[in-house]
Amino acid sequence: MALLSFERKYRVRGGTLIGGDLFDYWIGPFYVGFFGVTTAMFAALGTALIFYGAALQGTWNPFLITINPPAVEYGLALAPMQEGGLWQIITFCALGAFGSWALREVEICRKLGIGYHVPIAFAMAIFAYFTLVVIRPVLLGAWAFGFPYGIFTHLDWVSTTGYQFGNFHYNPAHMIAITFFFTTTLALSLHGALILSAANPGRGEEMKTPEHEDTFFRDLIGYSIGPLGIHRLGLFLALAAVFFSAVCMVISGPYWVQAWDSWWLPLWQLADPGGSLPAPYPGPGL
Ligand code: 07D
Ligand code: 07D
Ligand code: U10
Repeated sequence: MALLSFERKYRVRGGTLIGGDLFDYWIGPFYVGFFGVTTAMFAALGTALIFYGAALQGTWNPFLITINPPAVEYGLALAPMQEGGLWQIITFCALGAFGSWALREVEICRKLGIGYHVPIAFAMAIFAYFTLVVIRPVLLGAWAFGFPYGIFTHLDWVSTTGYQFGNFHYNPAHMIAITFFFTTTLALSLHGALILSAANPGRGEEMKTPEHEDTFFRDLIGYSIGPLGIHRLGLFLALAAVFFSAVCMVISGPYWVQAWDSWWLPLWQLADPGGSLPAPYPGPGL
């Protein structure tokens, strides 16, 4: 069915989570819904407050605008507007907008009668953000541990937070997350390449079938995960990457306060009880 006639057929009322028919309509290509309105409201307020913060800061250079969290002295209390209160309200608006966006995705899934895979996947990104700006600061006892909302300043935060733990690459959950991120790009490039190789043949040539795709990998590595399986794997890899990212940060500080390389000491001593092996470069804190 052509896309435009399909849209006409499926664009009917129903499937909403809240408010019945209220806002159950489309504007141009966009489904509105109750959560479209809440998304728009949270996003508009949050963006306006970022502009307000920029005006107070006195810069319109997008790279330099920054909305900073409160100083550590405020702990988990509310701070005055210009001393981190803005960051607190913007964080609330961001969580409101991301949560509304996910629920709008759920309503669209319900209208279409498809699974909730996309909103569940987006929820993992929201969970990572929530970990950085709520869970970890709460566990550490101050909003000051959240990251600042600025293009350059959030990079500064990643760098300084990393170096607070020595060589952050020794964080085991960071290793697992990075491995999942790398595997995700490997899987996507293999999948994109395989589909194009079979489904987008040269002019005048016949399109090949999924059997060709399966056979390619059976010939190459002895096993094919299959046309559905590769999508399951891709979703799993990407979600696991983000999940272990959240883990790597929630343990940095609340659980482990030293340099991450010294976390490996017991393991290193177990492997080398006599201390005769040379320390790995630059040495796990030995
Ligand atoms: C391509 C979908 C489109 C989204 C885009 C981002 C804004 C911010 C706000 C000026 C893949 C739109 C950007 C709305 C404007 C103000 C106040 C998604 C695509 C194009 N980062 N980060 C970027 C965010 C964190 C890190 C770029 C957001 C953590 C590093 C962009 C968040 C850590 C690098 C950006 C967030 C971290 C970046 C490109 C939230 C660990 C880069 C993003 C809400 C995760 C890269 C200058 C991109 C860069 C970059 C946005 C969180 C690390 C500005 C919205 C605290 C190391 N981040 N980031 O393509 O060039 O995403 O930075 O959590 O090198 Mg970041
Ligand atoms: C938080 C983004 C959520 C986004 C949402 C949506 C909008 C709308 C609108 C476009 C989590 C926002 C949407 C705003 C836009 C329109 C219209 C995603 C989030 C909800 N690291 N490291 C990671 C690597 C080092 C450090 C994660 C690699 C150093 C710290 C990942 C390297 C040190 C933190 C990762 C490397 C260090 C991380 C990021 C290499 C610094 C984190 C992915 C090759 C000296 C962060 C939960 C992620 C983290 C994180 C990879 C190096 C420090 C695994 C590959 C050694 C402090 N690093 N890192 O989490 O785990 O995405 O966050 O060197 O906080 Mg690292
Ligand atoms: C995939 C796939 C597949 C496909 C695909 C795709 C994955 C099976 C079939 C999809 C992939 C692609 C298209 C590839 C490219 C995608 C990426 C690289 C990912 C990144 C994407 C982007 C960078 C684009 C981001 C764009 C966005 C988010 C759109 C921006 C939209 C808006 C600003 C509007 C949002 C709509 C909302 C909030 C709801 C409805 C609202 C409106 C229409 C307007 C305003 C609101 C109202 C009228 C309501 C009232 C509002 C009020 C009261 C608030 C006012 C308050 C004030 C204070 C002002 O696998 O293969 O192929 O294609």
